[in-house]
Amino acid sequence: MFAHLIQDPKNYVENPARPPEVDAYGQLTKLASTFSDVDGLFYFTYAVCVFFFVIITGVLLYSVVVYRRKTFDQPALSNVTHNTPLEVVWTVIPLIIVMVMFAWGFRGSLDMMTVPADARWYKASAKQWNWTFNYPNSAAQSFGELWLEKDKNAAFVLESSDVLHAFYMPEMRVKRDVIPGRNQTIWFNPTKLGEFHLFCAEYCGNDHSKMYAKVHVVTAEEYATKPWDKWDDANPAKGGEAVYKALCSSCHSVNGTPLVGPSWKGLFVKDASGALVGAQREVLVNGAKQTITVDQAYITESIKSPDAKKSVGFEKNNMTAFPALEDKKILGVIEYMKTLAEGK
Ligand code: HEC
Ligand SMILES: [Cu+2]
Repeated sequence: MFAHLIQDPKNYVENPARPPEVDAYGQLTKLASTFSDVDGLFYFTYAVCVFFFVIITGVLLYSVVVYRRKTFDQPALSNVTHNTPLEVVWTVIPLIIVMVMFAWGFRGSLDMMTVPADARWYKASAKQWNWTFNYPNSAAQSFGELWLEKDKNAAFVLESSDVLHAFYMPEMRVKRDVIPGRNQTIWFNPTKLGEFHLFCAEYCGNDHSKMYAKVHVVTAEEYATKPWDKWDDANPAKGGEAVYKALCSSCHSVNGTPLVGPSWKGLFVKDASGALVGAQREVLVNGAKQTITVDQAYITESIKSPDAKKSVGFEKNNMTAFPALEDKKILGVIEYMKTLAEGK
């Protein structure tokens, strides 16, 4: 019925993500973890709702038609106002159904929070408006993309450095709030190879809808190659572009249009001889205006402590700091910024 909405990739903002596959009933995305209980509970609740909707509306419509007043002076057919056995029945039966839903849901939520001892621990850090992942026994992080091994229990510490977010992977049937100052946990066992979605499911500001990460569930062999730790030293600009897309594109454009922050186009320019040089920028240092030349030091500082020099015209906007961005990635970002210089 809503297939056109689901299939249109434009509805997936700027992420060229695969449209979700749906299950046989078209209600849920295809299950890709061991949490099949969620589906059972969903369809049970759904069936109960449909059943009672039909019964209640049916009796209502029947009564409206059959017991309607047929003439103006027709007296009421009955003056019964109470029926104790009936009231007991329609109190006890719904109570039992609701208790079944409660027990089922409670057991499911306990399962999701009780991490098995053999799980691999990852960290998912949320901030406006992106996701960063840490891997077990690996110093490298990935941004906006996550790799997991099929059939291996994956547990997550959820961390937020600003506001409330929520970690929501529809195909894995997991959702948990990410709360600043409190480390929540969640786990699941991915059972299908492929690409899946991670959404933020708690409205967290302007670009909440762009707060997305692609989840790759891969084979043991592929996982062993640490796909999250691939960096092509021969092509740092390409790596820099990936960092840009994952972490910076929600606030910086590369085509000259100012967004929350200034566009990166024009940070580097070509001088008369065609050599790449840093542009002149007006910045505020403790409120005092200065003109500086863009160079590696300025960009590194802008990334690690953005408030040290505020770009004039954007002084009212704030940039989230990325103090842990590795040097090679900063250099990659700079190489990428250079490719945006006019006149190549
Ligand atoms: C939440 C929005 C936001 C995100 C995400 C963001 N920035 Fe910024 N950025 C800003 C704002 C606002 C400014 C201007 C105010 C300031 O200087 O603090 C800025 C300024 C900058 C500047 C100085 C630009 C100039 O024209 O002088 C650089 C360099 C920069 N950001 C790099 C980055 C990099 C690299 C990333 C990703 C790793 C990033 N930013 C992610 C908002 C953001
Ligand atoms: Cu969010």
